[in-house]
Amino acid sequence: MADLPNLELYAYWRSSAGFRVRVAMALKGLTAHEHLIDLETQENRTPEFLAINPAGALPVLIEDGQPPLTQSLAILEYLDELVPSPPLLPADPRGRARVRSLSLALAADTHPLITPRIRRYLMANAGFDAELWRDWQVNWFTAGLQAMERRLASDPETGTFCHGDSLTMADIVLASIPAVAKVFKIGVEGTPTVDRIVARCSELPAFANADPSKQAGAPAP
Ligand SMILES: N[C@@H](CCC(=O)N[C@@H](CS)C(=O)NCC(=O)O)C(=O)O
Repeated sequence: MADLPNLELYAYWRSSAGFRVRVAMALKGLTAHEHLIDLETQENRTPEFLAINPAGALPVLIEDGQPPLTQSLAILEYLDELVPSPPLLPADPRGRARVRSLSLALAADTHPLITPRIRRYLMANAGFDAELWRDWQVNWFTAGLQAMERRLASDPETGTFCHGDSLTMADIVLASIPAVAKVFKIGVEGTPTVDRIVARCSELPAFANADPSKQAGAPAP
């Protein structure tokens, strides 16, 4: 690619969806100027941020001052088309469907349940306290990762990575869930295939450098 795009990323240090975009950008050799949006102080609900993303959610990617791109999987696929190598999706349509399905199982069916907006709602309207919220988090992290384990372990298309022996978008999404579970000191048992793939990913600098603990705004260890 002749000219690298001028990218601005709106994210938060422990954002799982932001992790995905950071990994993809690193794999593609792209960098972005990062704007830290504090989810704890609800900076994502200010009029200024809602003008950027009316959903009040991170991440947001802005390229060369164009309208904002939202939704981490849409952003990953966009980056994949912008910089095709290394590919984040398989070359064959069936492989792409499998990788998108694995990615959505976590990004669409698991991750939204454990976001701050759900915590705030449950605490304000459903009598949740910190203990009940933690039980909720453990439940959904466990359900999501154990379902992924059953699927990956029983499918011959699983290899070194989620889809054969090449890294794909599914690995990025998979790794984004334990990366955030770790922040909340939540570990999920009984997921050896998931653990093996996530460990393999974390050997790669793109993943290691995207770890929440290494982002601006992360608490000191
Ligand atoms: N499906 C969206 C999820 C976006 C999302 O919920 N992001 C979280 C941070 S990981 C967020 O901004 N939450 C704000 C809130 O819950 O109030 C994506 O993949 O980008």
